Amino acid sequence: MRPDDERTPGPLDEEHPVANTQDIKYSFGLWTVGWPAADPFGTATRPELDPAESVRRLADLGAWGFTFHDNDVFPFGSDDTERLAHIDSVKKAAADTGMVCEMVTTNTFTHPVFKDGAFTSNNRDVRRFGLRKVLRNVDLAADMGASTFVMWGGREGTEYDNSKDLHAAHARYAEGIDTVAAYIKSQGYDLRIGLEPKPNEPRGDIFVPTIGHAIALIDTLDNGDIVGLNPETGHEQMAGLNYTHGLALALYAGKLFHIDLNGQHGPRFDQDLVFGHGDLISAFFTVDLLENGFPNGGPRYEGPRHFDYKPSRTEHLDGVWQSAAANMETYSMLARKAAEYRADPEVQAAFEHAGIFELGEPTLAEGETLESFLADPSVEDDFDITAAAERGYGLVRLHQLAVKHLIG
Ligand SMILES: [Mn+2]
Repeated sequence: MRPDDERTPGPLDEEHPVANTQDIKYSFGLWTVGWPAADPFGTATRPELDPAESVRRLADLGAWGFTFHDNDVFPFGSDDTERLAHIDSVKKAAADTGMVCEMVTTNTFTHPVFKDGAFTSNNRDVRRFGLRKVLRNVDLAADMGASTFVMWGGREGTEYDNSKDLHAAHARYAEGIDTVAAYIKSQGYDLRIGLEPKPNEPRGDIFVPTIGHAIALIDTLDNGDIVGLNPETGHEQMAGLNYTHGLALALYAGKLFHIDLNGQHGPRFDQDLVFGHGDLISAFFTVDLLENGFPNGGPRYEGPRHFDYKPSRTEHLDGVWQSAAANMETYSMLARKAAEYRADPEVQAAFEHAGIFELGEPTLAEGETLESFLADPSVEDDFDITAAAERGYGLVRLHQLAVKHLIG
């Protein structure tokens, strides 16, 4: 939030004072509003935007921060003079508005040199060039004061399974990520890497397609302590997966470093809709987790609420800013609904009935040995299997309570 900004409360604020949504730190990629809407079937429908102007417009809409790829701000191949001029223009906009540059990421997908990947290209010279481009951008991220460095390997993948030695490809991917992490440490930068999984598009199959794959790869790194996740709503849903479950696993693993919120209608092309404009009830539970945490406590996500969406191709410039505002408005409305849902005594009673709090109790008692567990008659002999099998959990009613809070 801009330091001197008295943001106008949303229309629901006085009516529903439960959640203080004015303090939510909203952030946008400059490539989101800046997308001129060219797609594989049609040319751009909107003009290019000046990234510095986008920072100012997003600030006016009430955003707190912004993020960018190197080539959102300066063209591929810029010399140092040109590069610095473009960066200074964005820095000035940030200084004028108080907008925080919280994350920087690298474009290793647009230029044809990266058509077979950057860190996993079969061409070693391309891999070395890609690594150099990323390391230069790590310096920029630190210079901008960002705390997260996202890596989305959009071209790291194949169309055909015989295109690569798949073991070597994963080894080269891990090597590249580890080298970037080692560089961050060697420079003493206060940066953490967020890997962004995606199952496909633009490649037929992208390496590290889901949150779970990323956690497994990170586990093999020497410098994996500063490598985590930047999961995107739509990317998980493209894989038919549950985004909120993925966030939960990343939190459990201590790896939820950043988030990309948007909307998607299930497995199909990457839609990048406004947050909540895809699977709304899934968005409700995402917000409920982010704002209210797990019912039994546990790790929380404290980073910015970052949107990685695309204003639809049908929209012109007024629609760009309307859609940007829609992300924040939808999130804020869901945050208020989720706060009321959690505070509702009926919901808490339904949680209790469903055993939600019981799941917070470890299965083995404190200090219980395996030996005493195996000898415990209550586990098998005295356990009333019939009664347990006949227990109703009331989960449909609990879910209906959520639906009532969402649309009631
Ligand atoms: Mn996407």
